Amino acid sequence: MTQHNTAGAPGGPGTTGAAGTAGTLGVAVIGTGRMGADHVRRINELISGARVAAVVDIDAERVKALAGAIEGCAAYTDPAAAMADPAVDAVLIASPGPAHEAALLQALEHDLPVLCEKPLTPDAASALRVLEAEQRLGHRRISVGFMRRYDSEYLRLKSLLDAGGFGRPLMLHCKHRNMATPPGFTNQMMINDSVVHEFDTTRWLLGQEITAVSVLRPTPSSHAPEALSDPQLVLMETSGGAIVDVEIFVNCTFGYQVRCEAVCETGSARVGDGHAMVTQSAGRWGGEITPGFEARFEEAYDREVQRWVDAARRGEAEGPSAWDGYATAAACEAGVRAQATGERVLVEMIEQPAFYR
Ligand code: ISE
Repeated sequence: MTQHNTAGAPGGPGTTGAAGTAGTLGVAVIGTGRMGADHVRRINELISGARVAAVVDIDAERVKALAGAIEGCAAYTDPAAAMADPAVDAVLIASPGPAHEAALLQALEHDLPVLCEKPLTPDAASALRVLEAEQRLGHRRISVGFMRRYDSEYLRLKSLLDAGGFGRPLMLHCKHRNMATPPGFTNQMMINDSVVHEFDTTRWLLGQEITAVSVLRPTPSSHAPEALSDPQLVLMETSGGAIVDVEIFVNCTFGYQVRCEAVCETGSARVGDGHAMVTQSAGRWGGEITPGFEARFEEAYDREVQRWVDAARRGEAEGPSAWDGYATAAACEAGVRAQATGERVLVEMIEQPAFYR
């Protein structure tokens, strides 16, 4: 299905067909579920230098309604058709992970800049195929949406660790809690969709690769859906000899929390306590816990998308690369095996190609 609404497109005649020029970037948002719809709103209302030129979803009624509310936005059910639309200069992929590989390969065929929500792809072999296609193209086009790298608290932690004042990081203690999971959320998704963020932040904060993963599973919470072993404790070992533990608890019921404490040789630093405002009243003190990732990482998402758009308009790629997507996919694969077998699983990766260094 294709429904065009060409009337008064703001990018209209001024829109350039390619990134790297000064015109408004026409973005096709593929997948308009929870995250995709949030990105549509963001680009439409907040981001400068870009507009939503197309929305794509298998739900034809949904995209029709979304596109109808945005001037000059076309609706598609087929990503390839959207990418062939001359108004589309760049692609934001927010569909479920298993659909990413096909969309990424098509975007590379069209030589379009891509911001792909995590995971890049759900396994290392498919991520490798994407890496190979981008290398064949000869320049970087893919950015992966690891938004924590744009969060001001994480950025401060990264600067502190890089400055080295506390000595070498020895351990990271991480907590990753969601209030509740949507229907169909599986144990594997606790690794591929949730802990994938800690795999990325660990690699980024420490500048090291993850070498082995183990998973421990306590007796599940009585609030966990039947098929889910929730919470779990994920342990990572890194190439520099650090140990990272992650409590992943996706039906904690009380709020969305993402915390990380780095323990170094002569000091420790912790982010994610959510102490933006502390209230005191009636003999008690307290604050608020954000309900979900959209609110907790709102500024990070805004920064991530604006930086991606700015880079795309200069003809460049920004932020976490397809290599980062591949490395986390390899760690996830080990994590899923460790979860299923109870064993410590080594992460298997290719050597980093010069293209991504
Ligand atoms: C979700 O897809 C995300 O990316 C969130 O950041 C994470 O906290 C959540 O567990 C995932 O399901």
